[in-house]
Amino acid sequence: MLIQKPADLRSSDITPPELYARRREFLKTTAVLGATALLPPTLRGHLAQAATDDDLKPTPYKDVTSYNNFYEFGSGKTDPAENAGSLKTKPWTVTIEGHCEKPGQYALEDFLAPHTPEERIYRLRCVEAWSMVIPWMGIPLAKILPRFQPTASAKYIEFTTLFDPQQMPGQKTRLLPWPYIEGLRMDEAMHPLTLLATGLYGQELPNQNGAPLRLVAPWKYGFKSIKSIVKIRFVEPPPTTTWNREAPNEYGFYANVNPDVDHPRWSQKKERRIGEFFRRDTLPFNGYAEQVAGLYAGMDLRKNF
Ligand SMILES: Nc1nc2c(c(=O)[nH]1)N[C@H]1C(S)=C(S)[C@@H](COP(=O)(O)O)O[C@H]1N2
Ligand SMILES: [Mo]
Repeated sequence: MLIQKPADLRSSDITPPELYARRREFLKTTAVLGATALLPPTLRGHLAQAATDDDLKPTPYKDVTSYNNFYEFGSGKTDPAENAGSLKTKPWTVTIEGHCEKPGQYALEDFLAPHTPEERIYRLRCVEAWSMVIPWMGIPLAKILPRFQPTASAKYIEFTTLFDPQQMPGQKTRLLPWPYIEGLRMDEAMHPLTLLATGLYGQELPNQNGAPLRLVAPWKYGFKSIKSIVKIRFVEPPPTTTWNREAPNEYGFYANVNPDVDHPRWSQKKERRIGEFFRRDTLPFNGYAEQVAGLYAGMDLRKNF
């Protein structure tokens, strides 16, 4: 199996929030000083950096935790925050199956050990044309998967959400085929940007955001980032994923954020950052092209959407 070394992530992609705060202070101060052209080149560099950092200004905690998609608790954006209290996240077991040497059932603590969650700031771009910037706590999937010793046949990873209609009342409806399933190609799963999140804003993950364990694949549309994961399976052919199965012409397996490929029912060129008034241009790969475009070299991204 190919294990990628952590690539050079730009500091603007992974920066502790305090540092953002400081840079933003700096930006304000220098703005007061006036024309940036008068500043020495090093300071101008800092300012350019500060301007891009604004793209990663965290969305308020209240919005991150009250405007959600989690159909297991209803299809409305406020349903998950209102209904997800019925989900019991302790104890939690993660089952490892498929092409690997160490399948089994692992208590969440053992599954995550010995790693401690780190904080990372990522954009979450939802297919519905809204986006957020979230300071996630989590562990890169690439640090966890090798422990289960996937074999050469492990070409894709399939992730499954808990199925328990008592705890997840949406599963009593036919809103979606349950349980929710998502997947990644092995190299996507092993990319250093791919995170298994256990928290946000330095706190435990709220249930509505996918407690106790959810995927964050920041260059993909939000539906790839499956919540409340109970099973990880190493598979050979690409797994059948929930939204791809529901509407294959609307939701592809790759789901890489791509402003040039419209959803059949709407444009994907612009997005509204929650908390902002003006819409922003959507960036290829959600702004992470430098890091991930290479994974798709030679692929037709209109066909493999
Ligand atoms: N199990 C499960 N995971 C899920 C979903 C879901 O309905 N069920 N919705 C997805 C979609 S469409 C989006 S946009 C994101 C939303 O994540 P957030 O509520 O933390 O912003 O979760 C994704 N993960
Ligand atoms: Mo979404």
